[in-house]
Amino acid sequence: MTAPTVPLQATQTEVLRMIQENASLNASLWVNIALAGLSILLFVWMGRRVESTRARLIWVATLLVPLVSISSYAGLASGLTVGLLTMPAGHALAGQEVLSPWGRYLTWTLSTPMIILALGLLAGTDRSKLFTAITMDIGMCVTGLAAALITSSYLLRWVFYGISCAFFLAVLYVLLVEWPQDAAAAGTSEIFGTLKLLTVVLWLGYPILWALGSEGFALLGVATTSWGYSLLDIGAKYVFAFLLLRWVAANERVVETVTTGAGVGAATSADD
Ligand code: RET
Repeated sequence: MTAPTVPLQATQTEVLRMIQENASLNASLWVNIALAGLSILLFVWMGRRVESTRARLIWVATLLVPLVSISSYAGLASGLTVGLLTMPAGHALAGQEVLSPWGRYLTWTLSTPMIILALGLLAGTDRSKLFTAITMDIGMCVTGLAAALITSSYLLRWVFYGISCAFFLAVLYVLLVEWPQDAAAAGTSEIFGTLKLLTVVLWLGYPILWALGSEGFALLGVATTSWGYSLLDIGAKYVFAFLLLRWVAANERVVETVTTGAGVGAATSADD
């Protein structure tokens, strides 16, 4: 007989106590709440003079990244979106209750499409490629959430991990192969290249951390894993968004003349 499953709601107070008793884990969450708050204020200020429709769309998409992040980290720090999961046989911590910050994976479903949308608009891509990249990205996050939440079978956790990686490969293909060509035609190659590199390198860190962390092979503890995600988030969200918004604010004319569809109506870069 397997142990009865404890409803998530019943464990909320206990989970909050466990988070607060782990100073390092707690700090990894609150650091991001503070940084997301500062980023929101900074980005609102940076976008205050952005007027054209396309540049404003990029700006709002980018601003949504720290907005989702502050809500996400508040959910984690309050214990609302952290569960206590009993790991299945085969897992390094089989039979033990492990803190699972499932809210992270859930909110990535909202934040990462905003990053993809901003990058796609910057590259001047067409709707079908944008749709592909965004839906593949959502697929990656939802199946990643499933991999984290499954407690019935160790194998199935990794099956979902594999499915999530397959979705991720599609996202990487668009970022590394399709959009650089579109960005070259749109005259946004330089900034797109920088943001693409930052995104690809940091995003690769997430599945590696998941595999090494408490939900995968459990080589890292809960607090170390949480710090890993928090540090990756700082680069992939706030640094990324800052670089993008700074460029958009200074190159609004270029953004506005970008025509969707590779090779159609290529604009010249104001950076030249
Ligand atoms: C998981 C585990 C399953 C396999 C893969 C993953 C990839 C996650 C990524 C997350 C990026 C998150 C960002 C959040 C910003 O708000 C779900 C860890 C491939 C790439 C950038």
